[in-house]
Amino acid sequence: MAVGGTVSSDLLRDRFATALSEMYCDEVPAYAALVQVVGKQNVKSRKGTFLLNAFDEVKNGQAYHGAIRLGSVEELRMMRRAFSIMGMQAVGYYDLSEAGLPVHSTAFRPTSSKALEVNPFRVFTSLLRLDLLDDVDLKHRIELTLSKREVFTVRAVELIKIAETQGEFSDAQADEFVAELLETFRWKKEARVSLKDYKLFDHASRLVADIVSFQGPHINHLTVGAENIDAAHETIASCGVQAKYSIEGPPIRKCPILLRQTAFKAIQEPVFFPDGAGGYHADSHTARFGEIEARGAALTPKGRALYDSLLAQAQAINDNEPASIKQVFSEFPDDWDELREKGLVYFQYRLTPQTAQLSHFSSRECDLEKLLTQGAVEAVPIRYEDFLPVSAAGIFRSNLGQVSPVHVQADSRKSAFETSLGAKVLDPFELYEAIESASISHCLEACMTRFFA
Ligand code: OOG
Ligand code: NI
Repeated sequence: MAVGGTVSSDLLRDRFATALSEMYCDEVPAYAALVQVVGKQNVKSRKGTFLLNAFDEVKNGQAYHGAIRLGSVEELRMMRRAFSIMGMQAVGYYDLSEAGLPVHSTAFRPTSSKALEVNPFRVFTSLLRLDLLDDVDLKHRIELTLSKREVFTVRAVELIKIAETQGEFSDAQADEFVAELLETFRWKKEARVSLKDYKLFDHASRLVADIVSFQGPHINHLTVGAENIDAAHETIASCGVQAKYSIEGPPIRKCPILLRQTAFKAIQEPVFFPDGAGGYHADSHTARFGEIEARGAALTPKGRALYDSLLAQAQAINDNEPASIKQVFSEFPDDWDELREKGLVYFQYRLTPQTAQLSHFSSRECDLEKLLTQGAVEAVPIRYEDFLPVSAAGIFRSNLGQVSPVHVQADSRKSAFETSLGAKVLDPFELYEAIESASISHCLEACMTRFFA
């Protein structure tokens, strides 16, 4: 569906997300089974719109997010350029060293309401941090291994440059770009390193082995959207895989907030390590999985502070006791009006059919709260588009098995990450805030126009 002969960045992202979902379904049949099962449940439990961006229209089979782990600055920079062509910018900084993991991350995602509506597909992208590894020999071995790795095809890089200089792709170029970029995300069972090196990396951290040993940053999971994640969680076992113990994120509520997610544990897959004499050693690797998510409303900094403090309280009581977690979270208001009045959630304001009666108002009534009371404007919670800061670490942990603790540095390395990325990461709060305030201005302008008309 090329418009004027070219494919917009939003439609390019949509094509890519669809192609990636298809590829991952072929690669990991348990994920394909999960998509099927959750898709059937979604049809049964369709609830109707309560959030912006057509949350009720969970597209069957369409992945909501994926995740990759990159080894070097060069890989991250080229990835940023590739995502940028698909209208995805780096949003948010996640310091996984807080969870004892030698990576830090961002989410590449669309940022405008319009783009999110076309397809909100986002990719959680992590970069290996060699500075967190103590063993100097190991670091050199990793650097040497990664310095010879080329994760993008020659044609993919050419097409990235073409898009950067010429603008939107033609229909044929778009298809070619998607096919070429897909190669970077594809699973290749022939490792690049010997079994001995793999074990060395694995000993340092399962994550290091996953990042360094292979031909590229294979997609490590995709996530399908669920209308009823509690029901979906129960059906994971029917896909022939083991479900994670619980659903991460806030407990079940009337007014969903942030994100709830669960997954099946990573599967064990055959891998072949070059033996240096033209042959291979067969062994296995455990990294790839499938996930389910249900998104709620985006929290303001005030809402997030409350969430974080309740989470800390809940964890202090008992890590895995759902009853006590629910009890602690009962302090978080669970009513949209209250959440709005207390400034805990971001809202988008829009005109209602009653707006036509605005001509009877006086200029003093062109005030947001008055318009809301009159029913001329309605407030719709804005969907959360990012990731759970704590849960992201949880995902790494439960899917990679035991991770050996790495030396944790207290300082957050956001600016170092930005230097690696070659760009600033956007602040998610600012993006939600911009959507909210643009919607308020729009409503007030419409009111004024009618008053003076
Ligand atoms: C990424 C984990 C983060 C999520 O859903 O929290 C993530 C990874 O395992 O590489 O996708
Ligand atoms: Ni995930």
